[in-house]
Amino acid sequence: MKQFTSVQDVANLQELVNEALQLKQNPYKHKQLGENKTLGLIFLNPSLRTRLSTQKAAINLGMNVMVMNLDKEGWALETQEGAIMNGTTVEHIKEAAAVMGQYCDILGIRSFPKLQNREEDYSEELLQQFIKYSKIPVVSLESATRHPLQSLADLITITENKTAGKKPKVVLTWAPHIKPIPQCVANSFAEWMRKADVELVITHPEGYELSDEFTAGATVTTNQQEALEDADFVYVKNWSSYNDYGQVLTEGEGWMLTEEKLQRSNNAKVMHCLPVRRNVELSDEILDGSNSLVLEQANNRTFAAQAVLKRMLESLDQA
Ligand code: AN0
Ligand code: CP
Repeated sequence: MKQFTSVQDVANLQELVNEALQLKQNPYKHKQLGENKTLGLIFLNPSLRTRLSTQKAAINLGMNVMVMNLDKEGWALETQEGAIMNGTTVEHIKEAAAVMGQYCDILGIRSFPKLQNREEDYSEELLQQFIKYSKIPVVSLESATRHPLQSLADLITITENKTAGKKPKVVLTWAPHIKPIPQCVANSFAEWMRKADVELVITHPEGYELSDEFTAGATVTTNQQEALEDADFVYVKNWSSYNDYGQVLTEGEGWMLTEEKLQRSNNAKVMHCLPVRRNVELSDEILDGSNSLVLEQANNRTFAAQAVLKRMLESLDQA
């Protein structure tokens, strides 16, 4: 595996999930694989889970890890081709990424969308430039449009918790939030679930349609209660508008998931990628209840990252 930026980078989802589940059983089995190999983690935005779980995954594989909070600790980065750098930017991504590519064997990068210009965000320019100029394998730690390590951990969690022999009904439901939030987690979850063996239903208020690129083939409805009927898994997430780009269109009154709303589900398990704003996105009763999978999802982030890093290390060895 040369890069991990979307579901397109995975030929067989089930094989990768199985590999992650094996690593979960035996995390230190491949401790030699990463010997003398360095993972560089670059953050342009905050993180708790991605940062620590990816670090832990690399350590389990015997790698060294270097973490850089590029937005705070690095030189202000220029990304425009041909820029005359007489303003606030100090270093061009061409040099910055190339230098990090020399110090590391694999790079991870987190770079959220700015939510101001849709074409710019959806072009994934920063991620693509890191891939181009670092010349080494790159893992997305959440880019402008996707969060594939989260989606892999979510698929692992669903695989562990589903009823054998039954295709699960998985509902992605929009939740309220007080700030404009990226579409990444929702986009990514939708594109992974469409490739997985599940029935996917997406529900959100009018105006929150995600790009077809991620949702084509899924059932989409603005009727949350109808969507929740017979659900086996309910994935809760806020996102800002894609059509009215980056805008918060409604306070979303009535959209917060509660126990009462789940009564007509199939005793659904509830998922959220975290961080979660309690009693805004999800009620205390659900988060503290026995059907919540949020901590299992967070735990599986380690094994998702470990499966991906293992594949990348194996392809380095073949190079
Ligand atoms: C980010 C998002 O939804 O993309 C990161 C989640 C993993 N969340 C927030 O900005 C609150
Ligand atoms: N779920 C997730 O990616 O969390 P962090 O933003 O804390 O990394």
